[in-house]
Amino acid sequence: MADEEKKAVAAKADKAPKLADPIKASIDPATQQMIARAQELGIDTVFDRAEAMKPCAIGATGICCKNCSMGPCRLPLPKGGIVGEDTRKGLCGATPNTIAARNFIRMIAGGASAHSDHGRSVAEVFMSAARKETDAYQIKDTQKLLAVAEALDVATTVEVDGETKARDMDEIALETAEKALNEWGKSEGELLYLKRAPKPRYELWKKMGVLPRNIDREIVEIMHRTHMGVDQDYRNLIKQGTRAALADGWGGSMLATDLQDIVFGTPSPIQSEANLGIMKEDHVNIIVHGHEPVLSEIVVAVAQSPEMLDYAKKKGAKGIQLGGICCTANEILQRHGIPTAATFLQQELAIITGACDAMVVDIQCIFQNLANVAKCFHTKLITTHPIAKMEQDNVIHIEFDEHHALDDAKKIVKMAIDNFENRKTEVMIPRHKAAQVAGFGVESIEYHLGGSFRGTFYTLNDNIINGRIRGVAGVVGCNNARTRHNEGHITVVKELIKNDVLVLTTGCNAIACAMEGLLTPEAAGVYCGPGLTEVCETVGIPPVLHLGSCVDNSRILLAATEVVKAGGLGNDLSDLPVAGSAPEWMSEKAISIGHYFVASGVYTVFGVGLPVEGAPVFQNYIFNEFEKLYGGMWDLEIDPIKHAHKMIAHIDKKRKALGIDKARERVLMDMADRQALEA
Ligand code: NFS
Repeated sequence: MADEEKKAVAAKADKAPKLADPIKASIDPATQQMIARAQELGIDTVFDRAEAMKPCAIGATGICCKNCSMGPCRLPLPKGGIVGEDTRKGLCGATPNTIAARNFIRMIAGGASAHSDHGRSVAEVFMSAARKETDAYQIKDTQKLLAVAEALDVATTVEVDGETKARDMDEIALETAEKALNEWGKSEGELLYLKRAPKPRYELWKKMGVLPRNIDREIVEIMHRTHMGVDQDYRNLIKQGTRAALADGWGGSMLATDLQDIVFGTPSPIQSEANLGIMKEDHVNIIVHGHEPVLSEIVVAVAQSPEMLDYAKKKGAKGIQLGGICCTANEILQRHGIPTAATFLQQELAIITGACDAMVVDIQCIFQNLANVAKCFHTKLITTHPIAKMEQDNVIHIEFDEHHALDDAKKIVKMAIDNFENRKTEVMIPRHKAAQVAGFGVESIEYHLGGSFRGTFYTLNDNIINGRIRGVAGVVGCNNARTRHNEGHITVVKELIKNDVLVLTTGCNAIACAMEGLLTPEAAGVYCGPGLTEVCETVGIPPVLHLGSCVDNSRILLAATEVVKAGGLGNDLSDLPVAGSAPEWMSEKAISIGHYFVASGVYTVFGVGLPVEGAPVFQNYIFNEFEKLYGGMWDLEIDPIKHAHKMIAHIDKKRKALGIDKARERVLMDMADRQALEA
């Protein structure tokens, strides 16, 4: 090659975007294989883009203000840190604390609105079902309806001639739907669900002045307060953040979960599989992705109908394989056992298998790049929600409406089947998949850990008190392309269960744990400490309990409340030996979740980084001062082993305060003695 030519090749190589190293990008073999496959085909994925574009260090630490057009004002920390007074300020004089607090609570507003708007859609479907306006949805779980009615102050009985009788179920449903919808915009009072929290917690919120009035209002007020020139005290700003986050956790999210349970059924433990290996080359593969189960529920029913199966066979397929991504996956998994295809970061890879005949998306966590990837294959990418469209012209929009749900779902499934014969590229589906048991919730934990009489949290409390279970951790949240896919999730969870901490999981952490085989009862004997192994093996549960999607984090709040009620572990959520974690968070929803956990009294650790590091005073306020105010606090730890140990240290601190630290030492000694004897 001539020198000139060599130079040209070298220059081109220099300009070629840097590609991700598959091994460094993920701990999951299926993901590694598919990243390599994408690179071989010349298709970029999020893993490559994360190599090519680094995040802005100022924005990532929370100190870039874009709230007016005199900026953006950037207030980087001086090299070597702050010595003496912190004199940084924006054009208007905004301090780093004000800017970071404003940005932080705007993230809460984004997250709370996503969960709550999802909840509102479900409430509207519930209303249609209560009014009997639709054939597609009915009231499936009347037990849950009665429980929700009670929490919303709807009478479930009537007095007839001095006798108390059960009220008509249709009437209860209608009034419950009205009361539920009212929670988004009522003009006075406070959210009705707040009183489901332990009494001391409710009283504390009242004293602190953070009881949410209605869901929408708290989000609007954040947008107002963070507008240029309004609230300029980080303490007052985060107070409103707290109110909006509580409106999410104990409002929008909790309503979403409850109303979904009423309309689609309350989950109970169910077996399935997870990872890209659930896709089948000889089947029509339909992947549903997003968050609202309103459409996917019907797609599940239609795809399993004999009519569609016959049609698929006529087109040369052996059947129809459904799979889920993100929280839609968690929703249809926990109610129908539909296998989970992928975590958030693997969404493009599902199409790159070449076997995805249709990907149906609704809202949240959907990459716009899916459209570009779909262009390289035969995959039909179908958007279904009026608020979530894509600009690329290969995307098909089939707007879903609960009033013609069945027709919409049929159209979508038929389109996928018709597309089966159009596959162009060689199909490559990774072999990897793992078994999982999902579908736990307040009701099933009660049942499984309920002791001989079933239906109480007493046995769980007893095992925490006697130390077999050291404590309980909620490990949740996303993947983030800035960290190795699934590594934080799996390392944190394994370290916790090794130390006898029972893990409750939701969202993409649950999917990661499923892919790793941690959601099986057999995992107990392999990964857990002696105490947790004993409990799991006795009752036959996995050491990591899958509680559903991210709105289902509200199940964790209610399970913790049941633990308080069962007695022996203090009077408030902040007394419990529990901790929260999101090792690979990325979305605004995660910030809202983190903050309602903190405000509910839970010590909560995030990985990756938090956009408060550039404002040390504000950071200290929510990391340390908050514990004095709410009994819960934020923390940040990137190293997953240290991350788990910070949680364990907090759990031990709470055990000590409850006076049950000695019990655990005894249990462990008993176990060691027994093992010595057996040897
Ligand atoms: Ni939660 Fe669900 Fe996953 Fe993160 Fe996205 S799917 S709502 S936001 S990425 S856990």
